[in-house]
Amino acid sequence: MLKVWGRPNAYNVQKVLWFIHELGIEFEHINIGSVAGELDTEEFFAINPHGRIPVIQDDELHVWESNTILRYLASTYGKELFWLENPVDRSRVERWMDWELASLQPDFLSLFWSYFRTPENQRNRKKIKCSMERCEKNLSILDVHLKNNLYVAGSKFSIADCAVGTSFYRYFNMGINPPILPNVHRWYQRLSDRPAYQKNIMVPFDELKGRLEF
Ligand SMILES: N[C@@H](CCC(=O)N[C@@H](CS)C(=O)NCC(=O)O)C(=O)O
Repeated sequence: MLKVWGRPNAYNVQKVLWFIHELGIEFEHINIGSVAGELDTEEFFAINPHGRIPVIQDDELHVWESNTILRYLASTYGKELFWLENPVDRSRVERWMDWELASLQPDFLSLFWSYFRTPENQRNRKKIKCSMERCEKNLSILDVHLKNNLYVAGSKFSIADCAVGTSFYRYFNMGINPPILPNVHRWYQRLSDRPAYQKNIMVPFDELKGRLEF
């Protein structure tokens, strides 16, 4: 049976758990991470040399890096619905996954850590403002794209929605009151209607407030 390592309140783990529930496959979940020492062991470094979560195991294979895991699962378990053999079509999915990793995620995590995860009396206003502006810029790019697309990669839900959509529940619910961008909001509403999004992403995250350690 497929195994997944990673605490369910970690952003990149949520991304993978969401997609596994979309696929409807059975898996064993090993809740690991955040507690000092848990990832920092010889056994864990043997399955992920970076000592980070998520990691999955499928038979003898271990896969790390959340977006690579999404691709692996889509091509192995979701061929009909989620894998595109045509490189042109696939590039429409993958460019947004790479954008998520290179731009959206660092900017969102910078805001999440500097605002939500930092105790109020230690917050750096300048850093928060700067991260907020970068997030808004990313969202405005996505908003223009979603004007003519129901989902991130076009008319159908794809792994690009999982990669890009994971941060939005926290972004809209961490208390920063971001501007409402109409196309992003309609798309977010579509994601929020999905049971797998509700189960894995739309979950309380208060335990992370003001907590600087993982
Ligand atoms: N680029 C990696 C990032 C992995 C990563 O930084 N994971 C965080 C959680 S989101 C982690 O391992 N944190 C240590 C911990 O939770 O103890 C991916 O997408 O999988």
